[in-house]
Amino acid sequence: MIDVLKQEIDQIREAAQADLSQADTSDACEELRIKYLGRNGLVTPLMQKMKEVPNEQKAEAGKLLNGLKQFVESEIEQAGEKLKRGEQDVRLKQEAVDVTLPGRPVPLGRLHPITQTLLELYDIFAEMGFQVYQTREVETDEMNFQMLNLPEDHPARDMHDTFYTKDKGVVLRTHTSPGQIHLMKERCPDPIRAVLPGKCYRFEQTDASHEWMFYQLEGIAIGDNITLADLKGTLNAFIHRTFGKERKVQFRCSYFPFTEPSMEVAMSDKDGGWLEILGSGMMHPIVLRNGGYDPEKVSGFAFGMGVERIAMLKYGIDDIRQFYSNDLRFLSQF
Ligand code: FA5
Repeated sequence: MIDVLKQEIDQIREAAQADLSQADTSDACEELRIKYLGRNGLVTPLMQKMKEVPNEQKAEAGKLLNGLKQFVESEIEQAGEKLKRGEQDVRLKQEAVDVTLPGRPVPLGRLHPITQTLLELYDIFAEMGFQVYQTREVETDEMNFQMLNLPEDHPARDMHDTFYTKDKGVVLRTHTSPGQIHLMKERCPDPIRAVLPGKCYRFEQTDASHEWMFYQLEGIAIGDNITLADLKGTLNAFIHRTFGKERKVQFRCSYFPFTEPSMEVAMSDKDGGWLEILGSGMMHPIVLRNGGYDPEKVSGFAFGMGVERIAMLKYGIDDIRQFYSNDLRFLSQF
């Protein structure tokens, strides 16, 4: 009886060795473990056969059987572990991240250069006590012109090529000055110091320094005894803060129906020419009165600057049309 068992044990041992030499993955090893040692495995029926072995041979048979079991178990385990390590190495290599690779840049949005310029201007004027006041882009003819001392037949209206709307008497504002009237009506009789930013529209032929849509920043100050010296001092402070003290500035006589006297400011550009950046003056008594103030008691100054022109001089841009052509090569430089 024991001889038959011995023979079977040897056969199973050889079969297991042959199978193991073929197994090339850790999964295949696991299958072999089940094939030999599982509940229905090849080794299990031999255990049943122990019952039939005569008592005096049981000790020897038990030893042989245990030997087989341990042999198969440890061989499969060792082979499986070795294969597993190899597979892990391969996986680690495949999944490896090369931390020395340069990162991919994430495209970042940014503020438009005109927005940036406006924010800088707000800061400068805030330091001089000016608040920011937002007003409307669509105005009545009355606000855009008449209240500013530009009656219907006034020749100075020709300087503003106006976009009219289908609604009679409603226009796209040609400048930020009508905001002066809104603000005065709201604040009268209190003193005022404010800047009014916003888009303006003019039905103009565009060129290097003219757009049909552009930004202005209006400034207004009303109070006791405000003089032309205050206006000049304010404008000088703004110019020095924005461009430094070296840049050449021209204050020239000018004419606006809503200021008297009036002056405009031009700055030297990088080609040695002059670029007009703003119009300004002492508020006309008629305009003060239209806003509710008594011109006998208070005085005021006002100015309106072209924000694109400021940005052009600041950054050395020679064509205003670049701001709104949406060319990222231009915009991403700011
Ligand atoms: C005015 O618009 C007056 N409202 C300014 C003012 C306000 C005077 C308060 C007195 C008191 P003017 O049309 O000159 O003025 O325009 C003022 C500035 O806006 C110009 O100096 C220029 O910098 C800018 N500007 C005018 N038209 C255009 C345009 N088509 N494109 C770009 N900038 C312009």
